[in-house]
Formats: sequence, structure tokens, C-alpha cells
Amino acid sequence: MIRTHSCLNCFSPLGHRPAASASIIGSKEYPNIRGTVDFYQTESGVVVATEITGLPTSDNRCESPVFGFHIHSGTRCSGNASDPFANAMMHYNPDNCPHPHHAGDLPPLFGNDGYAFMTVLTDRFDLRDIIGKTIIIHSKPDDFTTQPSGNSGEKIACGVIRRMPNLRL
Ligand SMILES: [Cu+2]
Ligand SMILES: [Zn+2]
Repeated sequence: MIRTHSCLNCFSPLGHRPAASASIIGSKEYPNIRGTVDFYQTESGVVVATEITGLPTSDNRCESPVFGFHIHSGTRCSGNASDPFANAMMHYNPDNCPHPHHAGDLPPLFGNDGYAFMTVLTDRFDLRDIIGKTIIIHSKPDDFTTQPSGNSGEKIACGVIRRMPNLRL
């Protein structure tokens, strides 16, 4: 099959149901965060479509909120007093690459008065590889340099990636 790179090819799946999805919930300290991350397999990679509400806001225009965003290798959104999502573990990194070349690394989310929407294409994994893994929103921007996780601060929201029923991957 010829591999095409038209954007139509990227976006046509968005008219259909996602093949996998994660419901995002904030930690105890960030109870208002809610949202969805949908995953669509395309010929060019996986389209990750994210919509989040209730994110922290800032009145300082020079501190407009940016939130590190990654797929993590753990399978549970649970943890302990110092890290409520410690069991999400580290960035999904099956090829043992440095950050930001982990398979689970994604562009950060921009907060717009608490609301974030982002759609991105990545060919770093197949959908079947990330079913059951977690997706994490962090309190700080990802600097795309610091090892092992971009100095992106605490984990403020989490969701487990689940296969949608009645869909083959
Ligand atoms: Cu992360
Ligand atoms: Zn990473």
C-alpha cells in the first residue's frame, strides 16, 4: 500500500469512533480536571485527540499554563501521599531511548482559561501496544531536555487507555 502524507489521511478517522480512549481524572489536589484522550489508528500513525477541562489557570500572561503530557508505562492511576499517580511509572519507552524520544512522549498541552484541546499524530507506537497503559498530565511544561522526564513537575491528572468495545485493532 502506498503511504500518503496528506492531512486528510490524518484527520478522516476523526469522523469515526476512536479505537481506544482514556478518561482523565485529576488528583485529589486537582479535583476539577476532567477530560478525554481518544486514539485513532491511521496509516501514518496514531492520531491522539485530547480535550481537557478544569486545568489550573494563571492571570499572568507571561506564565500562561503549559502542561507536560505523556503516555506512561504503568497500568494504574494510583499512588501514595507524595505522588498520587506513582503507579503510572515512567514514560512509555520500549526502545530504551532518551527523553523526548520515548515512544510515549507527546507535545505539552496549552491551557486556555482551564481548557485544553490538542490533536497530534505520532508513529512511535501501535495502538495495541498502549492499551492498558496510562496517560499523565503534569503541572509544568516539558523542557524536552532534562532526563528522564523533561522536568515536567508533579502528576496532576491520569487516565488508563482502554480499547473501545467491538473494535478490532
Ligand atoms: Cu509524564
Ligand atoms: Zn519522555
